Amino acid sequence: VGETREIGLSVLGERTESRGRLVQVEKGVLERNRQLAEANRRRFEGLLVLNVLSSPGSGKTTLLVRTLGDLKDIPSGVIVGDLATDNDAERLRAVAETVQIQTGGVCHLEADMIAKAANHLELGSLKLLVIENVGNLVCPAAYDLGEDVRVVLLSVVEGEDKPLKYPKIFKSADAVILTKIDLAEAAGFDREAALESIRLVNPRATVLEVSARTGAGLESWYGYLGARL
Ligand SMILES: Nc1nc2c(ncn2[C@@H]2O[C@H](COP(=O)(O)OP(=O)(O)OP(=O)(O)O)[C@@H](O)[C@H]2O)c(=O)[nH]1
Ligand SMILES: [Mg+2]
Ligand SMILES: [Zn+2]
Repeated sequence: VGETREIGLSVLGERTESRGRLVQVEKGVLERNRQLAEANRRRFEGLLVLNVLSSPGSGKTTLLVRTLGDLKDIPSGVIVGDLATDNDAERLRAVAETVQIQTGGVCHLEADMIAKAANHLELGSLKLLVIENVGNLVCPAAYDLGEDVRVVLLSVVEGEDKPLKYPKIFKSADAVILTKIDLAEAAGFDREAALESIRLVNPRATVLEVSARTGAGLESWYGYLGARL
């Protein structure tokens, strides 16, 4: 909903004096989201909540299916947002209780969507709640969902400079996961350049390198989660 309104007013803003109002509406939307995110955070106390973000196709669902399948002993729930289709929800349902949010065109998840989706989960019986955000490196960064840990994925085929081009989302990450490292050689992936890009925008982020296909690096990722559970 926020998205439609922002875009509508942006267009208007070019031609009328409503530019100032646009900024105000945006601020209002984000402030309201921040409050709802805090309410989610209180409600989710005792649960480890992950907000998983990346561009489309970086490997969020694949990594999560593998992770939750390998960590079967940890009671987990998933909330997955997609613009359309329930393809990802179907894949995730095989390994954990999953609630799908079809955003109907909105290109990110917001805290109130999470609050509603969480009504369909038995929160009291869970230890881990994973939120797979809509594939998008831009606006999901602005929306706190009430997560404890923000995980941003970057696959080796996307370009080593993505953290520099989309700094906001990488800056907000607690962990950055380089994915599909089984393809690194074929893609001519420059590992040092990618690590340097991440370091430049976010020196504090934990960086992990994994392949959900071969399993490489997954032990470190599970260790990262285990230390926070
Ligand atoms: N070689 C290789 N391919 C992978 C790996 N992880 C994911 N893929 C492939 O990458 C494609 C996209 O993976 P998804 O897991 O659907 O990516 P996603 O980030 O969930 O995509 P959206 O939800 O659409 O944003 C699929 O064809 C996967 O099989 C990996 O570690 N290695
Ligand atoms: Mg997905
Ligand atoms: Zn958006």
